[in-house]
Amino acid sequence: MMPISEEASGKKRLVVKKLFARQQHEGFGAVVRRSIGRFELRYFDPFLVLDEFSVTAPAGFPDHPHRGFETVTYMLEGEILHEDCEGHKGVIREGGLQWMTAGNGIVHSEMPSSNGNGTTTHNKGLQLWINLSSKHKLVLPSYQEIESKDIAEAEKDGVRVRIIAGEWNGVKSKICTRTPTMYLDFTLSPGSKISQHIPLHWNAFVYVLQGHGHFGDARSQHSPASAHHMLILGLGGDRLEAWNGSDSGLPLRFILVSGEPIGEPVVQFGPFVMNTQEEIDQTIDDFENFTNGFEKARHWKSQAASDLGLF
Ligand code: FJE
Ligand code: FE
Repeated sequence: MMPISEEASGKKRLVVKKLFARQQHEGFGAVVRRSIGRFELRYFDPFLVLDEFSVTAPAGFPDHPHRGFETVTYMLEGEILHEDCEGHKGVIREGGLQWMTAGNGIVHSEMPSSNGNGTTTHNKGLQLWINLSSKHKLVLPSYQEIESKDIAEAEKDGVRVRIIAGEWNGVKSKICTRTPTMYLDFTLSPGSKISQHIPLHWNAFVYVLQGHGHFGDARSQHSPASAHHMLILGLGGDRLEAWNGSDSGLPLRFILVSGEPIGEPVVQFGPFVMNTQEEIDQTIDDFENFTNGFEKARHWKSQAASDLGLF
């Protein structure tokens, strides 16, 4: 007998929770709309935080540490300069992506690159924090960086997809994910729809960036949503239907992100995410004493934050 494969089950995922991401202040003069990671949605395994951020110089996220997870920064407008204590430095430009595995420890700054040059730019993007399983939490830090022109794209029937992680219609992203993740950026022209495969047992969400659409079941016009809304999809299905049925004539842009749940205990203290309180205590100790991965932070300060006179 043929088992019913994940692909063949064909059940729709419906929206089980909808949240509007309000603005809040974070870092130094930066504004974020946090959806995952706020009180009502503490952790959506394996996702720890989703921030839609906006920084206008002089502002940003000056020197701070991370341990135990990955940060994925995807620029929507403007650019961000990053510098870390190991000497890694660069600019994430509009449409570009940085997939950072903090692993056992990184101290870095993330600031608009225009700080100090007199011009005002709005720098906007998404930052997603993806948890790492216990066996990957203390790996050496690493980066995967892709410029906008090198991000895989596909287009079909009024649907444009940028493939940040995973694959779509046989087109693959070159990002390697330690925690299996699918991350797609969809733009649907008016009247167009998708029926997108999602692995059966993975958690999945939609975050709307622009326009207005229906999610979950196009025929019954389920779950309308517009910009800055987080839609948590229920389990028990292997595809998402989304439809730009708006009469405004505007495109609908959203990200669809899905990840394999890790299923381990999570103990978080700000930018440190481990499995137990003992490991968090050890991490604080390592950070304060510059040990076990934080060695290079002892004599390091970012150029960007120094230029702003933050030290
Ligand atoms: C952080 C506060 C913070 N969201 N989105 C506390 F603001 C941050 C932090 C960020 C961040 C950075 C960018 Cl580029 C985009 C963000 C929070 O840096 F890590 C802690 N612990
Ligand atoms: Fe950071």
